[in-house]
This record gives sequence, structure tokens and C-alpha cells, in this order.
Amino acid sequence: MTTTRRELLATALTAAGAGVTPPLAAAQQDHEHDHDHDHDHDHQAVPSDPALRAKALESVLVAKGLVDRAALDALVDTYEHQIGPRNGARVIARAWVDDAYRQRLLKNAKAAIAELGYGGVEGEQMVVVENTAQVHNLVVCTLCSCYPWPVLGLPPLWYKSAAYRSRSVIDPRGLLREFGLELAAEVEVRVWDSTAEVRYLVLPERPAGSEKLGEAELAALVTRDAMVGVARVVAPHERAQA
Ligand SMILES: [Co+2]
Repeated sequence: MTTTRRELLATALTAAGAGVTPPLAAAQQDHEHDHDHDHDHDHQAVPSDPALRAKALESVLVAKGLVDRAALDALVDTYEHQIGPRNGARVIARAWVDDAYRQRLLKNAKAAIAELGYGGVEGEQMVVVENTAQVHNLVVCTLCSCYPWPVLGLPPLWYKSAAYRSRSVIDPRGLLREFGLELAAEVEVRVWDSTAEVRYLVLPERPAGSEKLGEAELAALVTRDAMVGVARVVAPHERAQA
């Protein structure tokens, strides 16, 4: 696991511990700072002052035996893979079982997502794009790493990588193939470039064979990667065969 993930978490812990700024708001300030500079670079290329402070704090805590780096990594991993994306998965499952909700979601994502109780920083304006048999949507932030936090949590490292940001535009089909997603030639690929203002969420296709599943069971099938558009949602019987 990388220093970057630990820095993110440590930044959040520092802010929370200090009781000054909510962690997400603090992180967002950093993010917006990056957007002020209108040039192309990775967020973490030059560590921010809070990031450096967080790193220093973490080093002291680890040196004193007060925290375990592995435990910190596990916590960040939880936010990256579980807590954040589970919100989005509930949104997707609701859209699959409730067509009126699905239409509200496609028309005004922020309001529809707020119906389920999700919203806040890095999700001030969200747009949901729907995958169909004819169209596959892929989300990127070519500038940096803009991402719909209220429904997906923290972006994974690959989302922030220069390779992903460039190849998603230059060769989306090739990129998707590397993620293990082979699209038929007749499927149109639409690439959505996120900005500080607009964040995109993919509404994946409901998998065949999932007709008898309830909303909670459907939500359990929806992965973060499917909601970014680098994977499809796979039904349980397909998983068993894989
Ligand atoms: Co960005």
C-alpha cells in the first residue's frame, strides 16, 4: 500500500483529531486548491502542507508505537472499497427495481441521490449516465481525480494515474480490455470527463439472471468499478462460472 493512501487517511485523522475542520471538507480544500492551478499534474506530485503535516504526525505515531501502518491502510481501504461505494450501489439497485426512481436519477441525479440520504462535498453536482446494450459509459477526470465522493467514496489510485487519465480518452476500448471488459464492436463507448463542478456516476446494466433478486441483494452485486465504468455487474451464477 502506498504512502499516498496513508497520507489521505492521516490528513483526515489529523483534521478530526484537531476538531477544527471535518475531514472531508479539509480534503476538499486541498482538492479545490489543485483545480485553481490550471495545468496537468497529479494531485500528490507536490504534497500539500496538510499532507506533509499528516505524514509527520503519522511517522511520530508509528515511531511511538501508537498506531500501526497496516491498520491505517486497512481503514483507508475500507473507505475506498466498502463504505463509499456501498452508497452508490444502493442508488443503482433502487434504480433497477424502481423505474420512476431511475428516471428521476437520470434527470436530476443530485436530487434522486439525496432521496436516499447521500450528498455533500465533492457531490454538489452529479450526473448519472446509463449503460445499455448499445452504449457503454466510462468516467475519468483527465485533469486530476474528480470523483463523486457521496456515492463512491475515495477514488482508487489507478483513477488518479496519468495512464488511466490519458488512455481513457485515447484508447478507451483498449483500456477497458485491460480491466477485463471486452466490448462488442457495435457498442458505443462514451467517455465522461469529470470536473470540479460535475461528477459522473455510471448506472450499469442490470445483469441477466438477476430478476428474482431483491434490492439489497442487487446492491451487493454492484461494484465500485462498475459505477466508474471499467467493469460490468455480474450476476451470482456468472460469478460461479468465472
Ligand atoms: Co479532478
